[in-house]
Amino acid sequence: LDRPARTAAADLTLRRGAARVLLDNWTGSGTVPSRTLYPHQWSWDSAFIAIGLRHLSARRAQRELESLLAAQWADGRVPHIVFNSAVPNGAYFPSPDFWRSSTAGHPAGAPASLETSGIVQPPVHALAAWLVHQADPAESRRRGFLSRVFPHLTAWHAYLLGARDLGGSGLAAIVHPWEPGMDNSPCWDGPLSRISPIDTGSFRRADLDHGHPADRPTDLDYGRYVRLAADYRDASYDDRAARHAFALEDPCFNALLTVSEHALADIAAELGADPAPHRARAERLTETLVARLWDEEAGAFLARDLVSDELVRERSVAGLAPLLVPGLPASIVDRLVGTLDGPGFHADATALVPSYDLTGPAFDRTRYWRGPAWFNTAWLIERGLRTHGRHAHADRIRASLLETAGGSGFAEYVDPTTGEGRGARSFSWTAALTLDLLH
Ligand code: 9WN
Repeated sequence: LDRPARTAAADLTLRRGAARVLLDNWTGSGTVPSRTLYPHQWSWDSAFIAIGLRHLSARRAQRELESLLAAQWADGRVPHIVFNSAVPNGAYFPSPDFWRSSTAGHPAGAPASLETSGIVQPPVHALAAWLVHQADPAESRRRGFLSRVFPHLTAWHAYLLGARDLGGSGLAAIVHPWEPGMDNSPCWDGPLSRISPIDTGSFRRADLDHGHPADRPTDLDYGRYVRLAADYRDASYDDRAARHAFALEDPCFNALLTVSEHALADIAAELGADPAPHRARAERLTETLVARLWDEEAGAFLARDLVSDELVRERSVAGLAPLLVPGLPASIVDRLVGTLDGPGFHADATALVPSYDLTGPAFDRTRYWRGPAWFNTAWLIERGLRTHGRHAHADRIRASLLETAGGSGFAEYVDPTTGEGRGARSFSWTAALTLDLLH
């Protein structure tokens, strides 16, 4: 990892390459994660993309978030996919005819004028909105950006801490493996084993048109993903009526909610509103996160399975992401940094953090969220380390992220044992977060 410092010329080339990806993936109102594999707008992708896009065009970054929030449901949920009606149905599965959001006539109140999925993704949006505002406060005030997005963001958090507090603990629950954004993480293997898969012959996986089968979730995973999504849809996406055979409190999801609640406090203060309720909620979330999900023996936060009410004893990068939370007890910060440096998460080939414990029984260096290192989680850990003053460690991750992003053609993820790119290329959040770290 002792590599020569980057030159200004290398930074310029990298900045141009990253900007090119974001320009190519812009559709006019938002950005697709990938032109091939993911040809629609994704929720947490858009938040990460806006964080990078703000350095190219603050206005475009605002529009990225606004177009996503325009698809918000009446109950406050922000859907994980907003479909582009110009893209053919077969280009991505599950498509609008599976989710049936606009026609279901259900109590959750999906918009009638566009098509979305019915599940959610991690709440990075308020953090992104605050960072986008900070990139150009004058332009943001001129367009009334924060005052327009603030009610959407508060309704979004109210949904998560209301209808989605399935454990009654004060944390938000995920009800589908697509919701934490880490689809086939080994953390879900146990809870998913209880779900009977839908026959894989009954649908067609469009992801395999572009992705290598060894890099993607298995057919058995997909059979279960489809079963869970269909059951939720058939319960009209009503969290009270749905049985939720899969329900967990995920540490990364809730850490992002906590940090976003702090961002809501900052936004409220900027708008002349009272930040105190948001600050208090962020502090409550921090305490609950520690009380419910911290595991001293693992040296990491663990997901809690709400069906069995037990912690899932698998360590993943999601359990290190709470480093982002500013009010974390110092002893926990020390322990998390130790885990990052230990054999489970320190890879020699790259400082990007593997998605799953290198020494864990399910580790797979190529299969998606079962080992590969991702750029969004590296960005979160980098930011978390800086939050707690660990700048030298953060510098190592930053340098590795910049080098690997450019060298891999802005890959979706990398093999942590070799540093080699895998999955899609010209991947938007890889480019966006590269731009952010170059500033
Ligand atoms: C399902 C778009 C999304 C990311 C997720 C990533 C992957 C989708 C898929 O792609 O999930 O939502 O089809 O595999 O796991 O984090 O938001 O980039």
